[in-house]
Amino acid sequence: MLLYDCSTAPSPRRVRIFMAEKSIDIPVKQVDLRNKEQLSDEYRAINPQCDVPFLVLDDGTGIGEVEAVCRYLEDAFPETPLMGTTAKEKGFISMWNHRIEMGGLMAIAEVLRNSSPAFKDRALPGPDNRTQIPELAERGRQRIVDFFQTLDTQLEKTPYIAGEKYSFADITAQVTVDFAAWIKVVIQDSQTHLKKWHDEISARPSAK
Ligand SMILES: N[C@@H](CCC(=O)N[C@@H](CS)C(=O)NCC(=O)O)C(=O)O
Repeated sequence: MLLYDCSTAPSPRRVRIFMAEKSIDIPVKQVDLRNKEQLSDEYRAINPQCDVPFLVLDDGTGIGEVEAVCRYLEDAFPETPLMGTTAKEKGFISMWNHRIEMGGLMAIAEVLRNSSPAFKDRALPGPDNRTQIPELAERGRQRIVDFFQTLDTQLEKTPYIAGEKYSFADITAQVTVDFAAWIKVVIQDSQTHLKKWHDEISARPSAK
């Protein structure tokens, strides 16, 4: 197996945390996003979606998309389940993970990719260039500010995002909160539940 990664990017960080929590050790190859290696002919031939993470199995099968990569790893390495063991847990974790991807990660990406000169004509990841839309950056900022409050409200009810146990949903939320700092959105003093959870999650060895 080989995982294509970029040590500075938030999406593959989710997979790295997931692997650390499950003590999975597989070979990793860095893709230099800063210098657009993801768009090179060589990488395109490996992953036509031109993004990371991307997992290539021993039989040559390629799996992209964080959720799909983690789904594969969860089944291939069942010890320390992070995606739930009962139908209820699995559904709840999956629901929260999807909400955090849409309301959190996508909102931050909307801001960064539609405002930073570094992403000029690269407003969306993928093989095709896309023009920036400044209004999306504005909307994204409001969305992520609101979403921090959603997380705080949820964490008032349960110690972890999807209940009593640490899960994949916490990993996605952790990466979201840390990624938001890139656009200077931080936990508010009033968001005490989110702050307590984030302090605890950040102290886990996998956070490194
Ligand atoms: N849908 C993908 C998104 C992954 C993604 O956005 N990866 C970024 C790094 S965080 C990337 O590869 N960007 C390449 C680019 O900007 O061209 C997933 O969830 O795996």
